[in-house]
Amino acid sequence: MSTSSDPTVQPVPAAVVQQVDAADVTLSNPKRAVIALGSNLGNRLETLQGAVDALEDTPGLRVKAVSPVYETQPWGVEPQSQPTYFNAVVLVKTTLPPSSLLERSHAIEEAFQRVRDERFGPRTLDVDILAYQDVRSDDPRLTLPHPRAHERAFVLVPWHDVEPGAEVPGHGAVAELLAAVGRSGVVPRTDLELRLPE
Ligand code: PH2
Ligand code: MG
Ligand code: MG
Repeated sequence: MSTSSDPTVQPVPAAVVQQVDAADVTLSNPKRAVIALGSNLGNRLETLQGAVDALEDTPGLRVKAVSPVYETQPWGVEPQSQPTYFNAVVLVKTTLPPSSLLERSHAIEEAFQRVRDERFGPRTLDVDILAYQDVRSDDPRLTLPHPRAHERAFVLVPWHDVEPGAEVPGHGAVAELLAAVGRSGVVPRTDLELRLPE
């Protein structure tokens, strides 16, 4: 029974109420994701900041924390064959599923003229999803957690800064993985800083 004395107020059918509630639960239940940023071509700091801002500009995504900036030795290539990287890690909350977050990450890379010609080639911008909640997936398009995150100091050092208690799903605590890998080749650039968007 309606308690309203206003004859223009119509009762809302139960099915509609339920749909609205379901959408509300989705929007108020964002998932936690950890994203690595890397750049070793062009204005590396400006590019990393552009990536942070572009992530924040994504509908359904908020940037919660940004790590310090590290200057790192290129991993996986001949020493001195490439410029050093700037690396950082950001924590986000998002209502996007992993596949949409990946699509958005690739779009942001493309906005910074990322070219993919060789594996481990130098790049203006790399946006890698390190982890999405505690999801584990061996989907070749998006392996979760990132298959090499647990062994790379340039990922573990900034990840530990923003989330000291984090676990790499299936591999253990970031703090312990970092202790095993060490910090060699990963130098803090305390003179530089990424801004957390307002
Ligand atoms: N990314 C790579 C390969 N090598 N080395 C460093 N230091 N930082 C990176 O982000 C990086 C790398 C492939 O994505
Ligand atoms: Mg990468
Ligand atoms: Mg990548």
